[in-house]
Amino acid sequence: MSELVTREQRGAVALLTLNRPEALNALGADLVARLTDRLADAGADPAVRAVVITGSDKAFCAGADITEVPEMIGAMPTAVLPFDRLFAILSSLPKPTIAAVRGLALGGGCELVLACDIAVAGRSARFGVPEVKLGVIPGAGGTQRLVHAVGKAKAMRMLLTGSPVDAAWANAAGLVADVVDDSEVLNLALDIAAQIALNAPLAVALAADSARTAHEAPLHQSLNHERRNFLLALGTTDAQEGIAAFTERRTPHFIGK
Ligand code: CO8
Repeated sequence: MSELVTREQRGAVALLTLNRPEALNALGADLVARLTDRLADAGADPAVRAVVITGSDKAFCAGADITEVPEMIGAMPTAVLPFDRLFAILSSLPKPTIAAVRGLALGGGCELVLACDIAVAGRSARFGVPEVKLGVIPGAGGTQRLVHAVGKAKAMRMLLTGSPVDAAWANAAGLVADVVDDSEVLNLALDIAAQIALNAPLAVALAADSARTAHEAPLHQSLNHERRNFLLALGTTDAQEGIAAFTERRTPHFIGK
């Protein structure tokens, strides 16, 4: 059986590719487990400074494997735990995550995109949360993260119609950071990841941690959280190195401490 999620190391970047194209990378139990393992490995690997997740030409991911849903419904609530583990690890990974999307990102696939720190799209990308067409609703953060990403009106349009939106719409709405030709989307994601990898790892992690929690608490609490992370970053050896390198007009050498 071919690998359901492949991993390649590109410099300091781990590239994870969903590899079930015959089912449009639907999130079957095996794929969910493999992606969770891959993310855990990448998160713990000191050689990895950023993670790019991509799919195949026709689909980033068409969502939960619908053929497995009837069995899941019969085994609730525990059946959903593997999804919870996947999205918990993805959304709290100590390395930045970038989704490189070509083709369809539907249901759980759109939720994967929303749980990444950054998303970039090829012109073929289509984003949708069609769960209501199946009589269910998004259950992996989609109703919450979509509102945060694109605002209530646009999120409601997507959630209540179930109709997909194209890459240009997603870009204008703030769901993705950039849209490029499909042939360029992976290079763009890898380039962003490589730029991140040049920066001080702890500062990157603390900045991502602050931004990820931006919507989880009232502003005054989030500002306190940012201040705590700011003081932690200021106390690192890398902060001294970064400032010294700027003064001495040289490239900093960061050690992640
Ligand atoms: N699950 C399983 N198989 C899928 C899925 C999926 N989500 N999507 C596509 N496939 C399979 C198709 O069955 C087909 O397989 P086969 O060749 O064996 O017949 C193959 O992928 C190719 O798909 P199509 O032939 O359908 O390709 P088209 O280009 O004609 O259509 C579509 C593409 C429009 C994307 C169509 O495949 C489709 O509508 N797919 C379903 C998309 C969807 O509704 N996704 C949301 C799923 S629900 C979800 O993610 C959250 C559910 C939470 C459940 C909680 C349970 C407790």
